[in-house]
Amino acid sequence: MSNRLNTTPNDLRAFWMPFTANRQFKKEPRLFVGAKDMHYTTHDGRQVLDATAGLWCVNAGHCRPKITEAIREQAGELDYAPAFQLGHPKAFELANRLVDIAPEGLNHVLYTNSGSESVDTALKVALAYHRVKGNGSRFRLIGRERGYHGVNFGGISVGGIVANRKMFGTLLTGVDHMPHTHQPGKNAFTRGEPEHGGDLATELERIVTLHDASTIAAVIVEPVAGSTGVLIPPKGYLQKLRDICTKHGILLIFDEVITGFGRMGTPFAAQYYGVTPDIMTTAKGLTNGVIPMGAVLVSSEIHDAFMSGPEHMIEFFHGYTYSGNPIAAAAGLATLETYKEEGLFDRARDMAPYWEDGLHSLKDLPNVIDIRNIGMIGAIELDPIAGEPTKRAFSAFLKAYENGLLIRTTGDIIAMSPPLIAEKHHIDEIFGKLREILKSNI
Ligand code: PXG
Repeated sequence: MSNRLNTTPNDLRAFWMPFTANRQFKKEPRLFVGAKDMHYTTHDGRQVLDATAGLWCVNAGHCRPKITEAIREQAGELDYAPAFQLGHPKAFELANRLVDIAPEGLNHVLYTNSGSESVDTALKVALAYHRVKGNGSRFRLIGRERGYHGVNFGGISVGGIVANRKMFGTLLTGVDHMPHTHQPGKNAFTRGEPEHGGDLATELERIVTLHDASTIAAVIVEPVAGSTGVLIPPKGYLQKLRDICTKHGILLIFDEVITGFGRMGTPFAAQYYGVTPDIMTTAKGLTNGVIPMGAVLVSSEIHDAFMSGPEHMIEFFHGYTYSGNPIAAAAGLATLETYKEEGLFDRARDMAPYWEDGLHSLKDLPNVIDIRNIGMIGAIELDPIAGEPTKRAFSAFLKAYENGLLIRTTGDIIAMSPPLIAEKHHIDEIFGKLREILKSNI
């Protein structure tokens, strides 16, 4: 007898879905079969308004013609080019366009296929940089509690989400964590940057004192922590981290996988906060989520440190089969052109106050214990049902889906980040629907 699962076309068992309650999902599946601009079409033919840009990635909206066409054309012209010791024009062109919109000084690009790979690439660059500079004793990496840096071993080691770490042994050694900055007791219902908690950055000084700066390679943070439930940095916090890192010769890595490509109303969060890291990780919005691709931007100082030794030698032993893949590069170029032509980063900046007002109008609803926002990001924290954490927010997710609205939940927090093409009426619809859902007995 065959040991295969029954593979009739509609059998859902073979695909072990990521970050999903598989058994529950497969009893009552939710499938998308189409998408256009602000909406998905479900398998049962309903329109669902996308308040999350897919998974924080479809910043220009769905199935945008320029991006679709670029992919189609590239697939027919040059499908794949080896990434090592060979190249193709669009990978270089895209790197230049990325540097154009990056913070001053981040002049070089390494390609990856995802945010997780961007993070692991960035950590490796940091370690190798110190080593080529003759500072091989700088091997420690510092992350932050509640940080999310993808799911690869480097990322979960510096990350601070317990459920993502606890199953996987000892992880990377030599990692320490700063405290997270969430202080709901002091900052609940703050619009934009919280007043309290900027001094938490000095915890980094304590960690430096404990381990000695000469053992620390890099600090990695999300400028705005997304996946853990939208934790917005308190006033002055990121600048303080920057100052401490500079003082001690520690590299600062901003994980901009979520905050990149206009989410904050600027190309990157670094520009929003006026704080420039040494390394920046990106993915998601780089190709509008359409084709897997990430990019790590590094300073000239870091790049140039590797450019010594004989010229025929490989300078950095790292890279992927698909680094700078032609179709991904074509998608990336068309995505950046779409952002530019439609002024989507400025549009996000201009729409952010309307978004903020809509979000905070839900303050009076039952079980809402905090609302926070920055740029085109918003979160509503719900009081967990006693003994059943996550259930209240997940019920809201299911109700929203039934009512034609896509939101994300993490713990008992609803997180939202609509495509940057959202019109005011879309924002009204999002908060109108959420009001009804939160008013009902969830
Ligand atoms: N860094 C950050 C800051 C992220 O948010 C990653 C790295 C990893 O990216 P990849 O491409 O490997 O998934 C992420 C990913 C959510 C959600 O609902 C967030 C992410 C992924 C999936 C869901 O908050 N962030």
